[in-house]
Amino acid sequence: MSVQSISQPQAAASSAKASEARFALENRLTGWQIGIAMAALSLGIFLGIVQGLEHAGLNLYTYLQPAFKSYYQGLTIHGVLNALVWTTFFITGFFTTAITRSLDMPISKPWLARLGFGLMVVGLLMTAYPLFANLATVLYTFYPPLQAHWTFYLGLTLIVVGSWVAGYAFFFTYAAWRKENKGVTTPFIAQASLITMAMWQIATLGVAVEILAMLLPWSLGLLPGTDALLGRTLFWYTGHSLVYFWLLPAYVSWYGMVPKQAGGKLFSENLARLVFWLFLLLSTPVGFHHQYTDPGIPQGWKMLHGLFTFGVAFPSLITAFTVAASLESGGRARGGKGWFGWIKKLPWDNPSFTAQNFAMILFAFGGISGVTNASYSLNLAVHNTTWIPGHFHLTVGSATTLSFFGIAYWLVPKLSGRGLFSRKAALAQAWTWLFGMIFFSNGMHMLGLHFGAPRRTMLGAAPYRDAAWNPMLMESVLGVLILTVSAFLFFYVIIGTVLAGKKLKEPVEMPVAESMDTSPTPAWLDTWRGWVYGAVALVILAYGPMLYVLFNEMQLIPLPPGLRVW
Ligand code: HAS
Repeated sequence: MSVQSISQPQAAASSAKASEARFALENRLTGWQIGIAMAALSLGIFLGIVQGLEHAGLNLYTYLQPAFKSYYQGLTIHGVLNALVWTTFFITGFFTTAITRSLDMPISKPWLARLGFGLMVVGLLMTAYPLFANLATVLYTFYPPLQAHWTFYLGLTLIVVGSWVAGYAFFFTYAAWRKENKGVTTPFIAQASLITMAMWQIATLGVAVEILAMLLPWSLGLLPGTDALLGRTLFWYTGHSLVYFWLLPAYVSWYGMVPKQAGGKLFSENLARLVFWLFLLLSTPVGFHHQYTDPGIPQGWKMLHGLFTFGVAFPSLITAFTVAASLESGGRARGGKGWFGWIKKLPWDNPSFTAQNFAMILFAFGGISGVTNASYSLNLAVHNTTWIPGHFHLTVGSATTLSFFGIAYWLVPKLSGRGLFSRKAALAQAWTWLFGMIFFSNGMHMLGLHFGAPRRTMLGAAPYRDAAWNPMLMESVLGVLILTVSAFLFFYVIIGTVLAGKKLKEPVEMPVAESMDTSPTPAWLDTWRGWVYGAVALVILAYGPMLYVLFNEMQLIPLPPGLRVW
């Protein structure tokens, strides 16, 4: 063996290590963010299991006293931890790595990134206190006139503000990169992640106004009462764009990373950029589709938001075709032939790929139920039934969560410098999540559609519960049991990796897909101004007049004495 052939790999390894050392802060921050996210998820999932069993008539809350006082306290903690904490912490952590590696530039203002993280942690602790003390059993939507302890509202505000500040750290880094790279097209992963963070800043204005102008002063006794319709409207201004904040990081990976993991190329990077810009435009002006049944919002506004909702499904349809074409390129590059033979050749032995592919497949069905929800007349049949949890467990519970698991299967080895503890267990985790979610969500969808079984309800104790519900309840409970095994496998793999994974000789690289279409990126796909103005204009058009009326007609109705429903 020549001296050169020994020294080349060594040189590559030491340069990879040196490059890793430049990102020490980013690694630490990502590690903390996703660590906290996973800790929150573990408790959130545990409470989900307890809820699922309650639906089958086994009320474990009787044994969980005094830690958890009621089904509804558990449901609130489940929703807040899974939907708000797991997602927000994981996303900021993932983006800290994705943006800086994609730009090949460490965060330019580290103090800002640290501040953002600090605010999120303080916010989380502040939110946790009233949740666990049973002072904020108001569900994750915290609709007034349910009133939580003021620390709940302030804590949530700090989590959101912390994520804004983390976003500013990303934007400043991008500005520094742009200064050094005039005329260079922004790398796709960085651009898509930055667009997601920009959308988040626009999207969270609604809930910021709701909390700071209404709920917080009201809970502190500074306002005499609250206006439920205005509160719900401001909540859903944020509430639906929030779902795209959960989805788009998965899309960053499906477009920018998974094709590489599949051994192929991204079908068209330019089309992918367009998809993210469309999400910036259309994610926010859609909130009234959550309020189709609310009196006080005129039908015309509901129709406009309904149309925009079909509009925002369009970039997901593009995604379905583009990502499938990218996967096909991978399957064919690996020797796949014929119409479907390429599917068999995909790297099904790679848990990171498999988990994310199953997330896509589940999302295809979640998308169908989403479009069903958006149709006004169909929505009247399914609104506030268990159909809706069926829908969102396929979306945030699968497209997002299972994709994040898949991302964790390369990110945790990258951060810890240790190989995945058990590939087999990780693969089993992906398969069990797929089947668990199929059973759970099918049961929930059918129960809502056929029997109108209500959501957010302690079904096991409901006097109107019918024996005809049992087969579907049992199907969903079977799903819960399989998901329990899946969750256990996930934490087994992650904790095992961190504590006992085999030390890696070289750092894991972030997967970055090349584009099949090598035509240059047109300037309008790498320019912010027009898209941001467009997004703000659509928000003003879709919300301005109605918010003006609602604020003008606002009636601060005092809480009836003694109203506390938990
Ligand atoms: Fe939704 C309610 C409409 C997407 C989450 N949604 C909810 C709630 C949540 C939620 C949490 O219009 C309940 C909120 C609450 O507590 O009240 N939703 C939609 C529509 C879409 C949609 C039209 N939702 C999401 C996503 C979520 C999410 C994403 C989280 C991440 N949703 C509604 C409506 C309601 C609602 C109403 C109110 C219901 C009510 O009455 O209360 C669309 O954006 C969906 C578009 C998606 C597609 C699917 C594209 C498929 C893809 C996969 C392709 C597969 C591949 C695999 C490539 C059109 C991209 C290939 C495989 C190989 C092996 C090769």
